[in-house]
Amino acid sequence: MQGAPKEMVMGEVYKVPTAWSRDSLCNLADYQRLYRQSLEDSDTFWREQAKTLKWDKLPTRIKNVSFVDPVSIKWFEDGELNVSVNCVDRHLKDRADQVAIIWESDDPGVDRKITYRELHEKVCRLANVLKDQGIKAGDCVTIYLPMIPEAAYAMLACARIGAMHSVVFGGFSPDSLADRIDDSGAKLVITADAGVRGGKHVPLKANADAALKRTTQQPRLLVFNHAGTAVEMVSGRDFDATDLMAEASPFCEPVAFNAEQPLFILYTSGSTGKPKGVLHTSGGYLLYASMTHRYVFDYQDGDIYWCTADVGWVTGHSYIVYGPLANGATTLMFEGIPSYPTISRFWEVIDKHKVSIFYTAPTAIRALMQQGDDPVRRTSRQSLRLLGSVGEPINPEAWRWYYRVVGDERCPIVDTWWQTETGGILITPLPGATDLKPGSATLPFFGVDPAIVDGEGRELAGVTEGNLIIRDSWPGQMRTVFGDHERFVQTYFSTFKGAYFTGDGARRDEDGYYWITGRVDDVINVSGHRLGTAEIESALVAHEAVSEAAVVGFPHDLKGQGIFCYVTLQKGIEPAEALRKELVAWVRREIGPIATPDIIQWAPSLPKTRSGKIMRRILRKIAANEFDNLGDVTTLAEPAVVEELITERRTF
Ligand code: 6R9
Repeated sequence: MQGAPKEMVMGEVYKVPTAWSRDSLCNLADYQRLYRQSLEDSDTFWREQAKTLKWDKLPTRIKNVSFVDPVSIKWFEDGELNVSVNCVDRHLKDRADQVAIIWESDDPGVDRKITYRELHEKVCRLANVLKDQGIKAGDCVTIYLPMIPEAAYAMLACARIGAMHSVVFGGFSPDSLADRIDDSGAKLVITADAGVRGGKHVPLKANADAALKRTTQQPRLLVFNHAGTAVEMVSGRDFDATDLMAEASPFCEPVAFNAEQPLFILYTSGSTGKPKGVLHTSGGYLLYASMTHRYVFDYQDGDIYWCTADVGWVTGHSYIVYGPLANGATTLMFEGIPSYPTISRFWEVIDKHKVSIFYTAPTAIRALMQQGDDPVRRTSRQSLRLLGSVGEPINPEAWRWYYRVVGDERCPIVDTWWQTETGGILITPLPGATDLKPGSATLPFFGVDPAIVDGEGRELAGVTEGNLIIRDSWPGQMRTVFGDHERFVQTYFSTFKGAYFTGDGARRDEDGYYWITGRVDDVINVSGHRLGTAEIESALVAHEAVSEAAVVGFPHDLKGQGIFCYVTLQKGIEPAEALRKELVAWVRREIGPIATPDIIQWAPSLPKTRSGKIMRRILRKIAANEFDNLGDVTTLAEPAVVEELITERRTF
């Protein structure tokens, strides 16, 4: 198992403060009662919850799910709604002048506040532009934008007309973008001249141009001018998005869509092959995102809520855009990075905008913790009342620092475990209900039925450790892998019959609390970003000098896990420092900077079983410098290979 927090201090408990159990949306008694109902009388529970959305046609069929052949997941299937109406129009009556989005630019002197009224107008105009471009319900639009409000406008404009969006993280390379455009069959790409991060430009338009040189799909490009950099516009293919929005009508009549209308595709890495297009649909996803946002963050009127994720990841989808806006919240969107222009930037932004709820990733907390307490202490942070963590296991040391220094021992921390596939948070404390233990994601959310099983699928009771599965569906669950339902079934429903397999390992303690120990498959989690080892391996072997490669994660103080590559060179090619550098740059170019290898070790050959399978378990141990307990090595075809690799590993 990888990435497990080094220390799991079981005795350490932070009780729910009295004021929280009194004033929050949900105390322990509420949680226990509602949780029980959500499992025992699930239809009644979800029928009631569904009323928090605005439906054009209220659903009468609540849940229609099979986790065994043929796997099929449907929620609220006869209901009809429009997602953008739920996130925008329905708030106009009471909160048209309330700020919906606070945009904080990379430049600390620049920000923008967009009210719900303005958001409505922008979404309508952009939806009309999409229609003018021929986009229809069911079509796919790729969004390749920096962290600017236009990203939210674009997502909601697609939702308004029933088109799916596929947001591609701005840090992905042209090749990765091209793969995603082709797989989704995108008819249009929305991008900007450039993004700005830490004072540097990210050339998005140039990347999109490069991507379109190799796609089969030939979509048009809508380009926002954000950074003011010069771009080449291809006549007849590229259009200035701001100009078109200015000409478009400020009203777009919303249409009601079925609850199971696809809302978006989001590509995520798995243990094999290329990233898969995780498909989420409308009614169930929106209900689950908004409900978890409300309960987990105890969102109440007047809160200023900030999630530091990028909209290119699922956290940005559910907890910057859909969840908060469906709840009529004020959501902050930050373009920059935590260390620019100073390492106090996060805390300065909190003071500037009086942020009360702050949600970030352990990797950022660890990096900031390394800088000491002073950069935090010199800011006030008095507006904060709740902190959140997501993306990877948080080590107790980082948890305690977050609690003590950032939150001044005043703010509960919600450690939220979930996945791109789950659409929203599944295991988490509720701040008014759940006593906290540093490093534990604690207890399941309403409607979530987790279990721990051994390698044969036998359920393990009580205090135990094993593979984490979810026994029944929840409304935010992904519906399929876009274009490949068989892969969906294989990946998630074939390992343990009749249950959703998360790919994570977990421990359960004597209070029934879950402690996520990390991935049990060939996915690694680098700074909270998911990467498939197979993707990096195929990038490496695409280089002419490489004959074979095996990639594993290894413990990394800041990133959680780092990328360790064992590379076997082609016959006649000698290992060299220049080649090592070239391979690092090559992988960055093929996938993107988040996939930059940390260590490349030359491997004359790789340890394999007699049937030719690479023994990754052993490679992980060697990468982690754990040479003493390699486990069972009796199936190795050539034991000497392992000795060679260990000898080499000891040299650096
Ligand atoms: C939301 C998101 C999912 C994987 C997941 C797990 C890890 C996420 C975690 C956590 C421990 C937490 N993960 N949150 N592990 N504690 N609070 O991150 O989605 O990018 O799909 O990654 O991240 O391993 O399986 P995604």
